[in-house]
Amino acid sequence: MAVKTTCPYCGVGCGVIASLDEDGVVTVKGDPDHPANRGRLCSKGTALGETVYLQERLLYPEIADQQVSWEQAIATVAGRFRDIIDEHGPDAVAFYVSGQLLTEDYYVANKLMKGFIGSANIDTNSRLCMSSAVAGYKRAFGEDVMPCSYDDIDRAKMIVITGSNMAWCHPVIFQRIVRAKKANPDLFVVVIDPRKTQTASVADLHLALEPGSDSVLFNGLLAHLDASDERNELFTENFTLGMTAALEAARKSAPDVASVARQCGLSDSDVAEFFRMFARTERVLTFYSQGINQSSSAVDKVNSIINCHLLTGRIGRPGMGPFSLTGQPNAMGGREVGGLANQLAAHMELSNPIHRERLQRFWQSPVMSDKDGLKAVDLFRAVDAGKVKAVWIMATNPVVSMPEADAVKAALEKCEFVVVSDCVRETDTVRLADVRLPALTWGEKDGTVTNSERYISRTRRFLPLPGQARPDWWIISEVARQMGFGEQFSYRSAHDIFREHAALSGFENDGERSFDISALADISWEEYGAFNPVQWPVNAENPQGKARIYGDGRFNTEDGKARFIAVTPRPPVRKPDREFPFVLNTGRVRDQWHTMTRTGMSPRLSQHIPEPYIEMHPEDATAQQLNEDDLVAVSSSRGEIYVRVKIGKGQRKGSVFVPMHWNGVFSGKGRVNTLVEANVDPISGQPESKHSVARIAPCQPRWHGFILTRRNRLNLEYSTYWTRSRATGLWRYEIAGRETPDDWADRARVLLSDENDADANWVEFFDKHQNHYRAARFIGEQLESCVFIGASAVLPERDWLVSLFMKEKLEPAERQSLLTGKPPLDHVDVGRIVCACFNVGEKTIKKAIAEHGLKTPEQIGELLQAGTNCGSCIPELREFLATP
Ligand SMILES: Nc1nc2c(c(=O)[nH]1)N[C@H]1C(S)=C(S)[C@@H](COP(=O)(O)OP(=O)(O)OC[C@H]3O[C@@H](n4cnc5c(=O)[nH]c(N)nc54)[C@H](O)[C@@H]3O)O[C@H]1N2
Ligand SMILES: Nc1nc2c(c(=O)[nH]1)N[C@H]1C(S)=C(S)[C@@H](COP(=O)(O)OP(=O)(O)OC[C@H]3O[C@@H](n4cnc5c(=O)[nH]c(N)nc54)[C@H](O)[C@@H]3O)O[C@H]1N2
Ligand code: SF4
Ligand SMILES: [Mo]
Repeated sequence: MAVKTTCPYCGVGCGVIASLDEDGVVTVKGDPDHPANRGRLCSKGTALGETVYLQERLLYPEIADQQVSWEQAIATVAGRFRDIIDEHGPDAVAFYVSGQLLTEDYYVANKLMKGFIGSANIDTNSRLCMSSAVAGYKRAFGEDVMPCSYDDIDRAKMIVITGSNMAWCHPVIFQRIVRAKKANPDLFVVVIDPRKTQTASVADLHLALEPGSDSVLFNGLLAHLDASDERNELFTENFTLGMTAALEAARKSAPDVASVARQCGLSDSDVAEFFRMFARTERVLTFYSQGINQSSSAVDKVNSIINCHLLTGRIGRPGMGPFSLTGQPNAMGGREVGGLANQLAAHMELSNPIHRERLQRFWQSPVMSDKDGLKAVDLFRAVDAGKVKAVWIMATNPVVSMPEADAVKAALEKCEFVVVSDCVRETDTVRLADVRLPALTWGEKDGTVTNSERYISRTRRFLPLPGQARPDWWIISEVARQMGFGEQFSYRSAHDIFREHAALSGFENDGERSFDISALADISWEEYGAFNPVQWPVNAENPQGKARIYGDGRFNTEDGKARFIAVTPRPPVRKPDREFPFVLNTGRVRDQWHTMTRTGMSPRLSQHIPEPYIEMHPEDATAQQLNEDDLVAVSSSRGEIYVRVKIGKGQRKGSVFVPMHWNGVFSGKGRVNTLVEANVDPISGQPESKHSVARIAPCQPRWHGFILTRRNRLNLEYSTYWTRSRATGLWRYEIAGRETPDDWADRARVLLSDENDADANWVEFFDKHQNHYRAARFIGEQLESCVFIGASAVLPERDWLVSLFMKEKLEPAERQSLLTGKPPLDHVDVGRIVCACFNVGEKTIKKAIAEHGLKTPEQIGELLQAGTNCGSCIPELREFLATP
């Protein structure tokens, strides 16, 4: 049966139609009726079917590694929390939750902590993601409201994209911009990012600014708009306050084009063009994401952007506005329920006594927290200091994703009581839990999420429920009940919770808060089942939702006026120096999601970029005598990781980029957050994840190798470097080491021996002189593992070897060629997979370009299908076309 649900990845919030057939095969396609994507999906959404797989799931509650009953688990969690609260007070416990919880889960977690335990020590991974955007909107508008819609893309005349690699991170929005530009070649697109990313491929102007200098640029723009009389007087006079001070600060820090260009490391002409185009285009839409938010002066950066929209009155009308892209599927829902440590539910404020009293009355709660809780970085520091003695982590993996990740790990190791709710049995964080609680996940859960443009959509179940896993809201409610709050947590379904959440949003609201979905408060079970996406607010005034907010100039501040914020730009906390000469930038790649617990299971998604890497400018690489694919140690004041070198002209000189995804389950030492210092924005508490400083040194292993095996965990402690990635039916391990074992054959047997040893037969080749070792292990006629070790990194290509694992039995010719690593002559090698949707490899594409004289991505698509589904490989196809 086909079920309409929402993609569990990014904040675009695409609707998908998912079905499970009789053989247990899941098919996923885009929902043509969903307003966010109208049938389109990116590579990650398309591959969802491959990730619904139970092998690595956490399926039963566990205490101290032993399976227990739910009764025992709930009693233990509630009992330990209760004891610690009784002895040390409510602030001695904490929850750390996630924008990947559904709104209903999130609502219940927040209610339990703030209204019943009586502490605000609940923070979320959105602290690392959206908290600066939230603070910026609140300062400017009086409420955390994103005023625009994706539809504005089609109506804009100019689109500014700053600090966002949307080609990889919000691909369906990016493709919409690509199409808008095709339909209207005059649409002027500016991409602002120190790196030249795939997103820059759509840009008319790419400003590769000095990292961290955005507020100088936007202050310069503000001053320029004012100087060139682009001020919307009607708007600024009636609807805003604070303009004079903001202009003064802008003029002081960024007086003219030359000064901006110098401070931002740009050319005068590029800056002038950006300013000129912005000044003369009424319909400007400005997108921003982590390149802005993850900074120690992020909130100011956000306001420097919003200031420009306020000065020109470009807000709340079609085709314009400051558009903060949300990252996670339910980052927005988390904001609605007040999941951050400094907020209350339904966009109310912790610092406001009227709000606190109102919420306490609505919840009928015994206590209400009355001061801000600890923000993520401080929360884990408090765990480390023993002030927080029990922590419950849900749907996030802080040992990988928090800055100073090793300190977070050490804090959790020390902590008296760590509870983790996750759907996966082994993550860096789950490993450290005293109690593990098995959560249902995508495909199994019911509830709602809110996307970047405020669309509330349903997530629906279409899979059977595995083991004893339960919905997060159920787990939290059971603990609440056991703690003595049964009456207020007697929910029977996500539907019950949604109704309460909707009712609260309208409770004594009277237009004070824009977040109002009170028209949904009485939604019936059937209506919740059939719920179609709707964009909040959804109230008496806007029963069908609302696309744009603030078009009437009425903001959510007490006096109804928006605020300009005077911004004095501050540089990032750490500057490169002799010891750490590189600026370390971190972020995402196209086909991986965060800490890889889902995407890392997909063969298709794992092939685009199978190993952790550091990208650096060619001249920096030359100066360090580094070549493509060399292994390097990257270190900071906090730690060290091993990754491969990628050389890319897209990097600024002096800046390097490392993806955030690799972790202790997929690599030996690839967790980049062990390097990132926890320097936070003073207002939002969001860490500066885009700007650390680091040094790079060659790793110089004495041997290199790879292992292809059906086995999913190998003990590779002896290797200096290892990483694993998924291929169809097997795992691929890339390894390298400084210490050479005495006997490779011996080592291989220790590594690969298992209960099938009696049936295993080995084929081996060893050249001790050259330090070459090659082996294949068969179980019966089937290839089970192979090992290739050499003195240099030049080893056989993996693709053909991988394909041999698909075979029941190897042909004699294949068996013979196996240890040479070279396919028999008639074999076609497709190369690295570039189009993940149709599995088309680099070699196939390059060959087709050469043989058929292809000139455009469309022609490649016609011939090979590559690029015709999600389109996110099109920039790469263009690169192949450009470099014959
Ligand atoms: N494939 C994929 N997509 C995802 C995710 C994923 O894990 N994988 N995660 C989702 C989540 S939760 C989020 S938050 C979003 C994040 O989406 P994005 O914010 O688009 O992604 P990032 O790669 O973190 O960083 C964006 C860009 O900021 C740039 N940047 C660094 N420093 C500066 C600076 O000083 N100024 C400017 N202007 N730019 C700078 C970086 O070079 C990078 O290209 O992606 C979502 N989508
Ligand atoms: N250096 C650096 N660090 C960063 C960033 C960066 O750009 N650079 N970006 C930051 C940002 S923006 C973000 S959003 C974070 C993301 O970082 P995390 O939130 O730590 O990453 P995920 O891998 O998404 O973790 C989600 C966890 O929840 C589990 N899970 C999935 N579904 C469910 C469910 O329904 N219930 C429960 N209980 N568990 C579930 C998954 O198995 C996984 O273990 O990383 C941040 N860290
Ligand atoms: S853009 Fe891709 S990852 Fe994001 S919601 Fe849509 S299909 Fe999912
Ligand atoms: Mo995020």
